[in-house]
Amino acid sequence: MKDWRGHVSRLLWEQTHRSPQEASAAQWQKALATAVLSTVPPVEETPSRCAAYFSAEFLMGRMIHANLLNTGLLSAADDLMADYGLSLAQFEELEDTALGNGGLGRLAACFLDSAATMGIPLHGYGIRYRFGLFRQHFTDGFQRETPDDWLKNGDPWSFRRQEERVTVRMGNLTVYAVPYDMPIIGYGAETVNYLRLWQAEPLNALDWDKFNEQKYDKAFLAADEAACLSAVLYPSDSTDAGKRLRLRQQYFFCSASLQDLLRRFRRSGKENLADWLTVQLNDTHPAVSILELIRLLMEEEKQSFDDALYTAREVFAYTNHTVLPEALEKWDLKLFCKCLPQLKKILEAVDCALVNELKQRGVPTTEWEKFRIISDGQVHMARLAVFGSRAVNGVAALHTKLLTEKLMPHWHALYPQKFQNKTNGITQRRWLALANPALAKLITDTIGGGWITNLTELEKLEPYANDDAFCEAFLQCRQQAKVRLASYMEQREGQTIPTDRLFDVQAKRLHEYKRQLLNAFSILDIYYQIREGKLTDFVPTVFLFGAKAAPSYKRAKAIIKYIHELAKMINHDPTVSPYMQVRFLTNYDVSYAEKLLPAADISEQISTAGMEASGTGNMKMMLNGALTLGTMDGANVEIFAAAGQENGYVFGATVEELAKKTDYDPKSLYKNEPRIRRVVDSLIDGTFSDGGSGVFQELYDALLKDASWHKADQYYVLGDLLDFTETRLRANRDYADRFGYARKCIRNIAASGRFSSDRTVLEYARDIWRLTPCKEEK
Ligand code: 26V
Repeated sequence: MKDWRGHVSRLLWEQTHRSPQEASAAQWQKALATAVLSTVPPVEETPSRCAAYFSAEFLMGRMIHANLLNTGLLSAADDLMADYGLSLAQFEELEDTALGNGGLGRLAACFLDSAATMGIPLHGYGIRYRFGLFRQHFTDGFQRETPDDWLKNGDPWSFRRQEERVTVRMGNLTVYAVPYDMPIIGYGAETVNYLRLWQAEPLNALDWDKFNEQKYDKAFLAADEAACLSAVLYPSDSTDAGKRLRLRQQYFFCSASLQDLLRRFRRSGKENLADWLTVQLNDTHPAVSILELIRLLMEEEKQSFDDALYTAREVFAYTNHTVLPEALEKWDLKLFCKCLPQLKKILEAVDCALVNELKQRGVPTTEWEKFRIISDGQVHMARLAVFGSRAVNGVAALHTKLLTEKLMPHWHALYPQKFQNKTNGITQRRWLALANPALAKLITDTIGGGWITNLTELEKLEPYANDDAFCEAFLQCRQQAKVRLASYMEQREGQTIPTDRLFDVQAKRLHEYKRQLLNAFSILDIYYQIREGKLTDFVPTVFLFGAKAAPSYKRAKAIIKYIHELAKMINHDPTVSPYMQVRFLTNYDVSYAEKLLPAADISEQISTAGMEASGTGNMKMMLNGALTLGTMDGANVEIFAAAGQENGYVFGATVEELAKKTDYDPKSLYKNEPRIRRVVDSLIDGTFSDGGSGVFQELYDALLKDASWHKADQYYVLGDLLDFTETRLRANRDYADRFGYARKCIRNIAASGRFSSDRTVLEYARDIWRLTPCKEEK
């Protein structure tokens, strides 16, 4: 280890000509990255079988701490830096790698960590966006966005592989796809996989003739068009954004990835592609791969269409991440064919093959239209993905049930064996070992360190729920996490929070169905009750929000403004602010989550039942001992089942109840319930100001007025409001009994073993990828 330290110091000098004291965080990171990467084994070049995870998003966060942990060099690096009066906390000023929007992208990152740790050859394929998810700030409570220049200090974890570039053609635009490989180091560093991200580059960096003619603006046009392809991550969870460019982005990375995999396959000596490879499609964003693989097999391998289609249907597997119809990807057929003319014939032939199969299986003609990939002048990507895949999976038990019974019952009837459930998970290395060092140490001191690679070991904590000394130690860890968050907030935003309070946390993308507005209304209702002296035993609480809204999503942005107005009023009211504070964190990202989630006492998971496919933030907070306050939705159902309903707080209408409420009338609730009326009226009665923008009136109308295309209060905010407030007040009262509350927290931790992404990837490997973990015993 002494050698390793000398090695790092030498690297620092060679790379920067700076002394350790003078070197910046970025320079330290580069030296440590070089040293870490030099210790790990190479990627296995010719595996007998492997899987590829195709995803438009990989939300990796910061890699330095995770890679040091997984290589066993964390404390050596810490000691080394301490010698120079520095610490690993220094790296908190570095940029996150935020090439994803939220849960879907973070799931991909957790899967990569787990697969490498479990010895599963799973490789990631995606886009190396020049700019990741926008950075958020607020002016007068309104969200503003700026570009995320994540590469400004370099990217020491990736290697450019110029020699492995491929060309991708889209109509009359042809570009190079240049791969950047990030080694993915499993815990213990026995297995190293890769994440290969493609960067678009022009065939010619500039048009020399135009340049010589002094037409400088024209000289760079083609180069700019190419660079534009991989320039920005779409910040929208919605389908209406940036049509043509987004389709081109998808095709760009799918074509490049498939060309790359076919090249590797030819080197493997295997006969059939499906014997060597499974491609997991992370939602429909990479579903165009199905058509592209058929094209490549026909053009490069001279296969017949039928053979190529057969192969594709054996190679691909599709994960669905939402049942909301408005979130399912569809492309205008004309746009699709114009952008990707080389796929037109193949698309039509696949749609035709589908019809033949329907015919063969005796599906009545009247039913065909809802299966057709091409229908109503649109290309339905989820239909293509289901038809073109060997397996289709949902991401939590309830979600899979809704997928097969409500969203795709006709597909399920056709191919019942294709459908499976794979409940999501999270990596405990990042979300406990790194994010909550005090709790991680307490757990290891108590039951040993086996949980790091086998999270079900946490079951051994169950008996300690009744051990007062352990409860006390747990409460101290929670307190440390709060102090840590408070000082991190101070550092990031220049203001802090009191730490002697209950922390109530809702952190996730801003969406109407996630119901941040329900949370806000309930806070306002409690505020009024405290002011009126009706709530005398309320345990002082800090309500924390972290959320980004898609820049084009007006209502989501209006909700952010509303929460800011609410915070301003409550935090400045001297009679109430000792009991409640409301904070909206700025620029919530993976690094912020690592500080915030361990500090939560209550985990808000309050989506309208049936709408949150799984959720993964819920798992992160459970693992750190927060109690879930939530609806029977997504993975919450499994969280409550694992921990016991008595160790959490369930509220709200269930999926079945909502299905029966066809005559739901928010207006009569508004009329008959003064508490509901009072909070809804705050949108329009001058309690709060939207700066004259009219966005609060818009929110009001969405709650109470039927619009022609959908009903009022579609997310059942008013319907669940009173039940939600009663339930959260019950949690608040329970919290007063510190040990009683701690016991519930500990039971949650003990029951969280199932929610490791290690378990999830092992299930994918066994049931879909047909891979057995090849962990070498040393
Ligand atoms: C997109 C849209 C766009 C239109 C408006 C409604 C809406 C709702 C959701 C989405 C996101 C679709 C894909 C997605 O990100 N799903 C998330 O995937 C996570 C990982 O499986 C899962 O935990 C989240 O519950 C799910 O929302």
